[in-house]
Amino acid sequence: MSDSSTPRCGYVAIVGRPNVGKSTLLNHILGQKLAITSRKPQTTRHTMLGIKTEDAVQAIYVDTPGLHKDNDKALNRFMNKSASQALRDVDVVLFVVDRVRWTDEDQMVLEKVRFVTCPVLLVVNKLDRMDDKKDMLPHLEWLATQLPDAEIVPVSALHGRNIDQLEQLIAERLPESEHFYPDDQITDRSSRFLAAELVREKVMRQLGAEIPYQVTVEIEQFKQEGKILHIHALILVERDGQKKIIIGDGGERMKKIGQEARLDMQKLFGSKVMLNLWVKVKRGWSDDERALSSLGYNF
Ligand code: GDP
Ligand code: K
Ligand code: MG
Repeated sequence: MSDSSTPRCGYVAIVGRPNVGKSTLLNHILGQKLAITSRKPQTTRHTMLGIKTEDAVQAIYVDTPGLHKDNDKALNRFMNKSASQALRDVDVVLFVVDRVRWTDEDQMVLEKVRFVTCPVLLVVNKLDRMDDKKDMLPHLEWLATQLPDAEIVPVSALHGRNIDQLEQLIAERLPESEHFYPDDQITDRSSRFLAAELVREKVMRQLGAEIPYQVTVEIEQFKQEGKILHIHALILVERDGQKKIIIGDGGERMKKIGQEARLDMQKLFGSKVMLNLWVKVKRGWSDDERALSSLGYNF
């Protein structure tokens, strides 16, 4: 007989098209800003683990880049591959969808989720947006017919509504097992990686829709000296014009990016941070598999 003190542990894949709120959901569950989020698709590029241990239960969440329709560029192929891989060898799948909007990209994910053998929770996010309330029920009814075995869980990841219930449903579906990670570990990613992602998030949020997502960040120095963490970050872009835009008039935009990233880093690392930022043009990085792999996008 298992009871609440029997250890449980397993992997929970968070899948869905770009912008449905997967990373926001993970951050809310973890109670920390680990995964970067923004209104732009392609914000999440890497699969990342977020680990939450509460009493006997350890849930290992796999945040994925959304599946993209365009498979033309090396970076997009990389993201699609990691999103598909996350569906294999997990114990629970969270299929995150928007409360009303359904797109071709949702349909692509659905076609993959149909074939998973583990339990699926259909997480209907952005409940707080009441603009199109009357459309929601027919949408949910239709979704239920598409995945008859999935349990439907409406939530608001942004406002934390119904997340406790979601976590309870996840816990019940995890296998009995010893924990794979120490109970105080929250991710498999290094602090350097998290620092680079925080800079990239600020860049993504600062740039208008007219700028393509041809930005990546490398951490050149990450060193604790006494009470201060010294971080040097290099922002790589594809073109001179993009460099100008990121720097902004009189360096205004760079300054903002740096200030916001530094504040998030201080919260995450629990230390005072000195952050130095540079921008450099490195042509073709997003469509060159070798350049990608030197930047940490491992195929
Ligand atoms: P991802 O691409 O699926 O990881 O989506 P993100 O987590 O980056 O979120 C995309 C956008 O949706 C961001 O602007 C979030 O603030 C927003 N968002 C996420 N969850 C909610 C929610 O529950 N309600 C509302 N109104 N917005 C949300
Ligand atoms: K996003
Ligand atoms: Mg994301």
